[in-house]
Amino acid sequence: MFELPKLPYDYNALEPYIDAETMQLHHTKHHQAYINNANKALEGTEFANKSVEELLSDLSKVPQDKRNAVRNHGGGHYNHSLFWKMMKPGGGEPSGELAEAIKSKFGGFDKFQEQFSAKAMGQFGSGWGWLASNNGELEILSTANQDTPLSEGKTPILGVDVWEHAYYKKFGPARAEYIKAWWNVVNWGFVEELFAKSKG
Ligand code: MN3
Repeated sequence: MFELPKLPYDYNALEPYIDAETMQLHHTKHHQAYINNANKALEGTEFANKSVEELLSDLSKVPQDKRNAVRNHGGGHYNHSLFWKMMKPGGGEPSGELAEAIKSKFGGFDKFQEQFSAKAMGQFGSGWGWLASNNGELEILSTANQDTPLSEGKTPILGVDVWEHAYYKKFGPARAEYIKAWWNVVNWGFVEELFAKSKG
């Protein structure tokens, strides 16, 4: 059974970029709802004790009548669990091997930010913008709804939630303004950790 993870900071810690009320609702209502629905779908089955990573890594192993619930609600639980850790007050820029990899793949940090933001902006409707590691090779992609790069065999290392619930209260329909603000709270240390692990 899945449980709501504690945030590694206070709800107001990402102000003024992400407002406290949005953080609180996003964590206690939206994330909790994904958990409740995933648990309800898997309760009493052999899949209830598996990790969400294992389930999402190979959705074809999940019985067909549970697959959508795992994909949507399990995906929501997994994506949000990562998202909270991918942010922290302070922000900054990547360093070390990740900085090198970004430079060689995208031609520099600014160009990477432009391409990532454009991909997240271009996601029609609800979904996520991602930087993923495909066996160490960096890739920018977006997914619809709560789909995760993990189900495509890629390791998500940075993600931005572009569902309206992530920004509407503060930014209204201005998704671009939200993404611009979000760059100020990226937890690059965690992203670097995920990148290193993805290379085995
Ligand atoms: Mn969300």
